[in-house]
Amino acid sequence: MSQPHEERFMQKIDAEEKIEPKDWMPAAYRKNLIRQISQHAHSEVIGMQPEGNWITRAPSLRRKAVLLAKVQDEGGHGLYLYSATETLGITRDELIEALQSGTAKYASIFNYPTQTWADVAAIGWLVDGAAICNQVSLQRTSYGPYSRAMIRICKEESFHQRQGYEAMLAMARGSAEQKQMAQDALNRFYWPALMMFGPHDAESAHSAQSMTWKIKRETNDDLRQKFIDQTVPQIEFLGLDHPDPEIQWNEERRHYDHGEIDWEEFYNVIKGNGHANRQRLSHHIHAHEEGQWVRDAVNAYNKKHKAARNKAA
Ligand code: FAQ
Repeated sequence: MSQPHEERFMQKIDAEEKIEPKDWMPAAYRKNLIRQISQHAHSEVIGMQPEGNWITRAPSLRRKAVLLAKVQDEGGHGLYLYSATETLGITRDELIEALQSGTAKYASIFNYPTQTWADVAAIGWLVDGAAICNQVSLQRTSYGPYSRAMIRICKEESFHQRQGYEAMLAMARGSAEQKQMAQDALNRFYWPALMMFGPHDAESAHSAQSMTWKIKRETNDDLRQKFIDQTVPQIEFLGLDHPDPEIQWNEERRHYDHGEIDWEEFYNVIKGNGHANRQRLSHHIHAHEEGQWVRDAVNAYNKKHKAARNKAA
């Protein structure tokens, strides 16, 4: 027979009430949340690298200002999400250690290189587009701090998606070479963007439990289908070719049928063998070490002021 606190917990979940940091929660709920939210935070922070790579090479001052703001927003998203994870009783140091040692994952997409300016546009359009698809649904997640972070993040991600699509449109309507760059970026980023939603539902280790606890509100395959459906008219409007030769409207399902993802590639990337996995982590470790003096200065300042406050009290 389940315990009263477990019953109360499930009643709250069923009634769409949020679970807050000081509420009782099953240990496995806490563990699963720490895993998902921290991996989400790591994705935002590691996700700054592929686009950050282009800040000094943006084609105009306007594009550079927009890109700088966008990359900075992603860092901010990481910080909200780390804070949300910390409310579950884990420290920032432990989270960073898990990322840097490879124990914790981050989104597979960020292990693909950004070879041309059109890749930056494709990331805004497709990667932020896929991220929003998922995050809109996560605004209704059952854990209060995660849900509130998602509401704020979604507002910024929609701007990111639009700026990416607008940059893609400029390329697609530009010279023949620019249009070709746009097509090439679409071809390379389309399939990895679909992989962002995770394995098929039948293969997804966490989905069933996460759906019961309303940590996740829609399954990997349902969200992926939503993204596939919304992307078809966007590709048409750009005047580009769809990278999936099997894409076809299915009147009965009222969804697009599509080709299969290369799952071998997906598992290879999440195991650490993607094009840029090693580079992404070593860059993070280097930047973290370089920032040690900032953390030392903040800690020294806090210590000094705490001592002064205690003396005054
Ligand atoms: N990459 O059982 P499931 C962004 C792992 S934010 C790497 O289905 P789950 C913003 C999964 O962790 C993008 N690993 O897992 C931006 C698990 O391994 P584990 C990030 C993946 O959690 C834009 C295993 O496979 N968004 O892009 C991936 O129920 C531009 C089994 O999978 C979020 O994190 C993957 N794609 O469902 C920033 C959203 N997929 O942990 C900069 C929140 C699966 O047991 C520039 N997260 N795995 O070792 C989620 O919604 C879920 O965690 C899923 C995966 C849907 C990602």
